[in-house]
Amino acid sequence: PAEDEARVEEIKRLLEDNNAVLVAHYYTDDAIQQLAEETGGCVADSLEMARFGARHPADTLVVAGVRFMGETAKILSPEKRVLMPTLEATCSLDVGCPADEFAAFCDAHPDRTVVVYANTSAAVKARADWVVTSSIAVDVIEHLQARGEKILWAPDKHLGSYIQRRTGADMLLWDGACIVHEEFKAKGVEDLKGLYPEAAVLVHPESPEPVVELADVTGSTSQLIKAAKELPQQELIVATDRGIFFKMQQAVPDKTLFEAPTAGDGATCKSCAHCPWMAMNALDNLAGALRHASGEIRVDEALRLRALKPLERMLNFNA
Ligand code: CIZ
Ligand code: SF4
Repeated sequence: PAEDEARVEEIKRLLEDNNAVLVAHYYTDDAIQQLAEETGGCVADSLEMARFGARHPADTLVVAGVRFMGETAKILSPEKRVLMPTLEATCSLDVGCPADEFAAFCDAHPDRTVVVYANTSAAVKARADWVVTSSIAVDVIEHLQARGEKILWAPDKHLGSYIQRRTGADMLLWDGACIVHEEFKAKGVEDLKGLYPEAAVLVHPESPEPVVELADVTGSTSQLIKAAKELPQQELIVATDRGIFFKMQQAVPDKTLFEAPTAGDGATCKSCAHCPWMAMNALDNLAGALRHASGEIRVDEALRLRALKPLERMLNFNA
């Protein structure tokens, strides 16, 4: 619509005027991902978003995603201004892992190396030995396991148990879950496979084990996009937030992509998987954040320095 076009032009102007760059997650709306691409920003998973933001010379990073992604950007780039379209966009993993309860859990298990998923608050990261994203989690845990370390893992229990099954590492798991991926149903995926028997199944490991068991490929968002290109199959059933279809379809324009069902009683996608917090990022509030310099992320300096250490370990880790 014409309104959106005007908004897009305004945002492009504001980005230039503010020497700002837009960094967007794969799960944000198509219009935002497209804008990030057109303006020299990036569309990526949270690890690549963090790396891109830290390297980029802009004074201001506009992070379209959820709160922990803005915080991570600020922790890595304290000299930059970090703005988000809304500060209300959180994540069920972050919400489900309050820093005080998490610290008590760690204190009760002092013999374990604390590894947390990137989807956590700065305060939880500050208590950790390592931060990982799903792109790098298996490699880091294998590395720690080889050193004989026992792991305390938080917050996503599905991702944690997936890594445990892959590596055989001794992992104590926090009881958290992603409200989006948790909804995928093995029965629905099986029914869809029944209709398209040739299709490959691609699954993000935040999904429940019965769904992961049906996967031809299990991996992070970036890994799933890569797999979509490499797999010989022409039809792909994809169990992750539907936002990923923007970049995945670009990567494989000739393949047919199906959203994995979130209902177990049929093969069609009745209530497609889309993160309500990612969906809060829109052209309007993005323009507003730039216009009024609102939605600024601030992280207490002492906390920032503590959270930086486990983050740097991740960024410096080479499998
Ligand atoms: O589910 C998420 O929030 C993901 C996949 C984050 C990430 O690491 O990109
Ligand atoms: Fe959190 Fe899940 Fe939303 Fe990702 S998709 S931000 S893990 S609630």
